[in-house]
Formats: sequence, C-alpha cells, structure tokens
Amino acid sequence: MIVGTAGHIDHGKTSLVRALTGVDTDRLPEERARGISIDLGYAYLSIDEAHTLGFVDVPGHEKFVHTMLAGATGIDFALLVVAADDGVMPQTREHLAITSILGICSGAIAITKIDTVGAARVAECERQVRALVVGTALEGAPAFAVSSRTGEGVAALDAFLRDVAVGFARTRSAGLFRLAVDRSFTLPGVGTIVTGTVYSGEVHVGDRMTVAPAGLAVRVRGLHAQGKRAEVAIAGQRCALNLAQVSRDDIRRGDWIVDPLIALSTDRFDATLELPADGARVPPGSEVHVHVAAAHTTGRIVPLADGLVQVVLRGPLACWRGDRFVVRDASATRTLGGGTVLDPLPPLRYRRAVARLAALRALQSLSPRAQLAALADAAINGVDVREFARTGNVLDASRLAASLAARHVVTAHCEFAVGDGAWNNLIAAAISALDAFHREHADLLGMDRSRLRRIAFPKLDAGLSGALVDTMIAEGLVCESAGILHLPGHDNALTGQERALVDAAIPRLLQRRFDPPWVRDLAQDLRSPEAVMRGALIRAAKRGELHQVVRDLFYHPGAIDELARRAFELEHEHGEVLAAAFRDRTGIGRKRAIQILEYFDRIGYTRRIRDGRTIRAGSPFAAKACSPVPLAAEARSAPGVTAAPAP
Ligand SMILES: Nc1nc2c(ncn2[C@@H]2O[C@H](COP(=O)(O)OP(=O)(O)OP(=O)(O)O)[C@@H](O)[C@H]2O)c(=O)[nH]1
Ligand SMILES: [Mg+2]
Repeated sequence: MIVGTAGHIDHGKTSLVRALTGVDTDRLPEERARGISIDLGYAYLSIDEAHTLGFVDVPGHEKFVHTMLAGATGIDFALLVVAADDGVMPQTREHLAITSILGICSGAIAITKIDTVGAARVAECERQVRALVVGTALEGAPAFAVSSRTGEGVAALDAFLRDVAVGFARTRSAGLFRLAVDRSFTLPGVGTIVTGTVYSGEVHVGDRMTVAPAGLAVRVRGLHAQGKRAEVAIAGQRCALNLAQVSRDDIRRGDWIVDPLIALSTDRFDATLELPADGARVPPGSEVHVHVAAAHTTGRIVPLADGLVQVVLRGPLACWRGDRFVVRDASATRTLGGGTVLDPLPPLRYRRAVARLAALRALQSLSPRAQLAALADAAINGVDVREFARTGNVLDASRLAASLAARHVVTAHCEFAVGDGAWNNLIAAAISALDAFHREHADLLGMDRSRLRRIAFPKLDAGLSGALVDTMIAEGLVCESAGILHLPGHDNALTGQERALVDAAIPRLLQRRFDPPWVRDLAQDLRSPEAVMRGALIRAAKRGELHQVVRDLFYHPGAIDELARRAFELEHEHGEVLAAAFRDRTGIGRKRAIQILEYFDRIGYTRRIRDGRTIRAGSPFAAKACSPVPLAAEARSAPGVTAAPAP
C-alpha cells in the first residue's frame, strides 16, 4: 500500500513521515535551506516479509501543487495532515479536493504539532477538519493527534497504518504493465533510472517496454520494488527501473513505461468532467492546466454534451480509459475540477455526433465487460476490439467480445464486436444497395466487394466488411459469382444457346491465351451468326466470366490476370509500365499491347501518365498481381465470424 501525504505548507507532513519511517525525505539542499519541501519524497516502512508500506511525501506550498498532483496520482491512501495551531488552510482544502478528484477512497487524518497547543485547541481543530471532510472519502476516517517532536500519538498512527496495509486489497491490478514516471536520473556506473508507481500488471528484469508517449523501446536491466532490489515489481508497488537503450534526457516525470502492446500517444482525449459545486466554471475553449497521472500540460476544454468534454492538449501525452485527470485554471492557482478519461484516441471529426455521444455514454459503464457490451450496441460500424483493449488496457477483451451477445468477427487483420442491431442494419444496407443496383443495371450481374463497401458502408473497416459479405453469402442472402456480388433473385444468366456458345468459345480463348481469336473467327468456327456470338460473349463479360478488351476481342480472366501480373512486374522493376516494355514482356504485338494497357486504364488497374503507366494502389487487380496467393484462396481462408451464444 502506498500512503501519500496531503496538507498545507509547514503543517508537518515531512516531519511526520520521518517520525514514522526514520527517513528525511527533504533531501535537496534547497529544501533543507528553506525548510520546505519542493519535490516529492519517498520512504518505506517494512512491515513483514510480505508487506511494505510506501510513503510519498508531497510539498504543501501553493506553487508546487503540480508536484503534489504528480505524487498523489499513484497513492492508495491519503494522510491528510493539519497543524493543530493553524487549523484548516487553503492547501488543506485543495489537496483534499485533489485526492477526491483522483478517486482516492481511503485515508486518515493527522492533527500535528499538538505539543504547541492545548487539548481544547486540538479538539477544536479536529472538529474543523471533520466539518471539512463531510461528503468526501475521508468522512468518518480515523483522526490521530500527534507530535512529531515529542513522538506523542505517533505509535498509534503507526500501528493503524500497518493494520490497514496488511488488510489492503488492491483493485487496480488488471491489465498490462504501466508505470507512471515521477523521477528520472542517472546513477554513475548504473545508467538511467526511473521511479514511479506501478499502475497495473508487472515487470520483470529483462522485459522490453516502451516509453509513452514518445514510443521509445527500452529494456529493463534491473529493478527495485518498494525500496528493495527485486526480480519483479507488481501493481501497487513503488518501483525503480534501471533502463537500457535510453538516456535520462529521453524520459521525464509524466512519461509512462508501458507494455509495448498498450503504448500510445495522444493530443486529445474524451472524458467526463465534474466541477465541484463551489462555482468553478471552465469557459468553453479557455486555456487550462491538465494533469493526468504524473503528466502535466495545458489544453482547452471543448464541451461535447452534458458532463462530457474533449480535452484538446498542447502537447502529446499518454493516458488510458479510466484514468483520472485534474484541471487547474490558466494561472495554475486554483483546482477547478476533474474527471475520468473515456477515450484517449477520439475521432477528430463528428465528435458530437449522436452515435459518438452514445459510444461515450457506453464507455461510462463501470466494467470493461459492460463497456464493451454497451459500446457494441451503440456503435453502428462495430467496435474495434483491439483498439478497445489498447485504449483501456483491457487484458481479456477478446474473451469478453466472444462471450457477449453480439457478433464477434476475427480475421488476420482485425477483430470486431458488432451488436445485433448494427449487424442487421449493415446487412440491410448491403441488400438495399444491391437491390438499387440491379434495378438500375438490369443487364449487369452485380458489383464487386469494394464497390459494395463504398456504396453501402463506406466507413466500415475493410476486413469487417469482407467478413460481413462472407456471412451473407454463407446465409444465402447474397451470391457471388466470379467476384461479382448479386442478390439471389437477380440473374443475368445466359440463355441455353448463349451458354453453349460461350462454353465452346472458352477453350478456344484459353488456347491462344494472349492472342485470342476475334469474334468473327469464333462465329465461323462455331457456325453461329456473328451478332449472336458477340451478344453471348458480351453477356458473359458482364457477368465477369470474360474481359472485353476491344469491341470484338474477349480475353479469359486467367490471361488477363497473367498480363496484369507482368505489368506489375514491369512497374516494380522500372517504376512505370511502358508500352514497348510490356510488348516485349508479353510477346504480343505493339498494337495489342496498347489495347491491353488501355483496357487496364479503363478498369482502373493502371493510370496513364504521359508515355508511361503506373499501377493504381487499391485496385483489386493490384492486390491480385502482387500477391503470391490466388485471390480466391485468400478469400476462403480469411475471416471467421461467429455469433456468440447468449450469455
Ligand atoms: N513543535 C512541533 N513542530 C513541528 C512538528 N512537526 C513539524 N514541526 C515543525 O514544523 C516545520 C515544518 O515541518 P515540515 O514537516 O517540514 O512541514 P511540511 O508539511 O512537510 O512542509 P512542506 O513540505 O513545505 O509543505 C518544521 O520546522 C518542523 O520542525 C510537531 O509535531 N511539533
Ligand atoms: Mg514537507
């Protein structure tokens, strides 16, 4: 358990920590000279084999509230120190308010310097503090009258703290490793050391971690937990890490050392914001100081809806869902309020859209499970489960997604949870897009996947869109032939005669791969009127069975795929596709080579730039040409969609 002091300047915080632990945490020469604390102080009290009490001593000076904030953020237990002679003073109130905003929910009161006043004044001071803490987590907390000078009362406080520490059960240990850095320094012969409180997870000697928000990779060369050399440090402990691959200038108070899987950097976050009742107001858009864990920057508060804001930061920082933050006014003289981070990576646009606000309300649910369930219900395009896990440091997000009464879509590249309502809406959008298309283009079989996605759900993740279509095909809602999607009712099937002609033409086309026979030759060969032959081939081309390169020249898809691949190779080798090079690479005549390339331009595979051509990224052909696996095989092995059983 980590105990943090809180209280007005000179009220005896450092003296009390020394009386309890024997450690003088005012170690800076300037602190000794001025008799005040300036930086955070640390001390440890060993209780037994298994338990150590950590102390974070904070400065009380009003100029150092930001330092107090950095120290208070990782503590479990607040020790509110009030000098009997002075009584409640401004930073008594402010520090108490900050511990409340940070959600610190247990603590005790110490009335200090009782050797300087009479018993009546001690009682009066206690009454004053009791009145102050009404409605806070310290209401009803035990109070101890102590003198660090005479030692009176210190033993009772000591015994109490040891008791609490032994019975203390941590609630915030879930998740991957996260340590809020409050100091970094260099030890000669040892290297870079950072200290801080472990928020979650654990760290072992040898682990690879990331400095957030900077994104630097580091290795843990050695560590201390609760003041002692150790192999592992766990959530709730004060910890010092000796880091390799980094200099102390690369890490500052406010940075995080985190598991690489949850590393992030942001310049804004969406959050709840509460301003205490005493009239504090944050005018929209005004500059404020923002404190998240040990980090401090300035920023603007943008109201989104009742109690919900976006905090737009001046500098990058790292924070995760559920982290508390504190807002102080522009001159850093007053704590205005604070709240809880809901989304550290909010969308830049449509931040007040109805669906977005619904998602933020969902994120206010208490447990990750409830958040994910509510989010899946609210999100029209599904919940990116990996993003949800990273932004909230949720270890078992996949398991949660699988057990929710929602669709759980897992592919090689994405993982989504989609509520039943959203899933059905997406399916309806796909069907109505296909239906409209069929009505408008009765002669076409349908459209390919990327076109359907652009029309029906342009904002849907590509992987999720693919999985949705696969499910629709499996459930018989749509059909796919030769890469073309269509509704089962819609069919531009060939007549029996046309089918027979096309089936007879295909082997002839295949046989002369890059130089297939003309319609006239096929018609003669198959004893069919030329117009009938042409009509049959055109219909087959509209179904995606053939490619109509020029009016009377049809290619088999296998030949076009191979020609596309050779064009891709040329671009790879020379940076562009020149007609002459393409002719040489394919062995077809110059005129035909140009016809093929012009066909590639028309279908969006290539783009002509002066004499050369480049391959357009994103065209289905480009994917095919650069992939060693045939596309059909890829589609088959890709996504797995499961409808989870009801919980
Ligand atoms: N008589 C008496 N003096 C005390 C007691 N505790 C602290 N002092 C004196 O009060 C002064 C301030 O004590 P600190 O412990 O430095 O106070 P602090 O709360 O840590 O001050 P900041 O960290 O600067 O906010 C010092 O001169 C202490 O010697 C006490 O119990 N009795
Ligand atoms: Mg002090």
